Order: sequence, then C-alpha cells, then structure tokens
Amino acid sequence: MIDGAPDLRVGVVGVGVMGADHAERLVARTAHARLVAVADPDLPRAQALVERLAGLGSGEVRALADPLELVAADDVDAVILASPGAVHPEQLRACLDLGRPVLCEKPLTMDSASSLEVVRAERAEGRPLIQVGFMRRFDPEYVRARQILASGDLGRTLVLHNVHRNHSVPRPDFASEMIVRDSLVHEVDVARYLLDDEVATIQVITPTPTSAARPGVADPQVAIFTMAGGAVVTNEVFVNSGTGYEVRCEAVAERGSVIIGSPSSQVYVTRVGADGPGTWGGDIPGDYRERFARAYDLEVQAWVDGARRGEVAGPTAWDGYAATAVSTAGMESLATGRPVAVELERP
Ligand code: ISE
Repeated sequence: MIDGAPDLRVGVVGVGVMGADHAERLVARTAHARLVAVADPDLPRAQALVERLAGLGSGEVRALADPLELVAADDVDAVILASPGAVHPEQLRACLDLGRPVLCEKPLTMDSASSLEVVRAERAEGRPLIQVGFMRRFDPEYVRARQILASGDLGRTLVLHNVHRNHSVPRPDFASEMIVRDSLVHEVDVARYLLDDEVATIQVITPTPTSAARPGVADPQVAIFTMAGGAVVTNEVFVNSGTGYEVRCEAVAERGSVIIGSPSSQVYVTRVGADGPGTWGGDIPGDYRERFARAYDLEVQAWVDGARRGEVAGPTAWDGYAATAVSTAGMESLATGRPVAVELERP
C-alpha cells in the first residue's frame, strides 16, 4: 500500500450480475476505492443500480450509457470490465490507450487470436495494466491447496479432478460453446494455477444432455486436459444441474491428495426441536456470488491495492490469453469430440 496515495476512483462497465456485484463491493467492502460511475448500454438498468447503491451510502455515482465515455472520463482512474467478452477487445484497448488499470472479467476475449493481440497491446504500452477476473486464485482454499502442492510434501501432482455445477444459467443464449468459454475457462485457470503448468491438449466429451437444458445444448460436458508436464485433469461442467452452485476440486499426488470445496469440511450441527436431527456439511450455495464472496472481496481489494502501487496483483493478461487459447482449442474439440492441441504463441 502506498502511504498517502489518493483513493482509486473506479468506473464499472456492465451492470449485469457480476458488474452490479462488484459495484456494491466497491461501495460497501473495499478500502481505498471510490465508485464514481457505472456504464451500460441498458441505461435504465445502470440508473436502477445507482439508486440501489445510494441506499448503501455510495455518495454520487453517475450512470452512463456509453462504456467508452466512462473509460475516458477525467474522474475515472481505473475500470472494472464486467461487460460481455465480445466487447472486451475494444474496451480493453481504450483502457490501455489511456493507461487505466483494468480488472477484466473472464473471458479476456472470445478467442485466442484476439487475446494475443491484447497481450501484445499491453506489452507495447510498457507496463502491466490488466488483471483478469479468475477469482478462484483468491479463494483461501485454492490458495492453501496450491501452497501444499507446491511445497512438494505430497510429491508430484498426477491428476486433478474438477467439478463445476450451476443451478441454471439465466441467459437464453447460453449455448454449448458458452459452457466452454465462460464456465470451463475457470477450471482451465485452476489447472494452470494449481499445477503451475500449461495445458497441452483438451478433449471435450458430451454425455447425454440433461432434459433441463435447452434443445441442442450439450450440458453437462466432460473436458480432459493433458498438461505439458504429463498430469491429467478431468473436468465436469454442468450448468443446469438444478442443485445449486457446486465447485469441487481434488488434486491427487504421489503421496496424498488435497480436496477443495468439500461440504464435509464444514461444521456438524445438531439442533433440539429442529425438523431433522441436525446437519452435517452445510448448505449448497445458490450461485458463485455466495460461494466465492470472500474470493471476490479479496480479488477486488488486491486489484485496488495493486493499481494504487502501479502493479497488477493477480492473474495477468498472459493468464487470460493462455486460458482463452485452451477454450479456443476446446471449441474445436466440442465440434469433433477429438483431442486438440493448444497453440500458445509467445508475445
Ligand atoms: C459465469 O459467467 C461465471 O463466471 C461463473 O463463475 C460460472 O460458474 C458460470 O458457469 C458462468 O456462466
């Protein structure tokens, strides 16, 4: 933290689920940051958010329709991009041109080529400005698991199993490709983060779809990664599971394993007079905002602190590109069912 540096004046682009959540986080739970504006082409939605935030004591926050106007505003020091991935390249370019530190929600962009361009554009600016919103890296369980695996106490990590389930997805356009690009991409980053290695190949397999998915949507999907160093990662992504938000991970090493997200690590409760004898394992969270609330708080605080020091304090543009490169190969595998090699170009 830089002593005496002014609070970071932040603008949030996109007021969907995550943009609204981050805006509220900035107002209610982030130190050394001040939300000054939100922008969304759906202006009434942005205005409604501003009204809600006023109730939380936000002070004056402007609602704008044009994201680029927000990025260019004199009173905006830094930007959170929570807009759809398809518009990230243009908005990231604007942030880079103006030297604005930016926390960009995943995916960095929609394909490998455009993500590589972003990495190159950032390098050309001469200083890191982009942090990518892979919040699992701030979740205390994932952080601890990485420490345990990196310590070498358990020997080499051989296999990683990830489970990622949503109750349902609100967007009607959430097609099979979105499951790879928007949901599985978190597990791509987890594999890179926990194993400290790159994904070499990806194969996406599609079981019989759930009847809860829209016709033609391949849900659930099972993706298998082989890592450059030889480890194998299995991933089940199921976005219409109907059960709630379940994210689990087990790393299997030579001399033991590490489990993340296991409900049984929670407290055992008995309650006189309750309907049943008690609970063991806790409740399944409704969605990612609940499961990863602490991780998001830590992520945004780390970003604010980093921006005030002139640094990026989380997953970088390179991490965003590496993940998108895997999703791009994953899309090809989704179409063919065959393993596809991941191409990573050095910027
Ligand atoms: C969403 O965009 C997220 O990032 C959530 O973390 C993920 O669980 C969900 O499947 C995505 O749609």
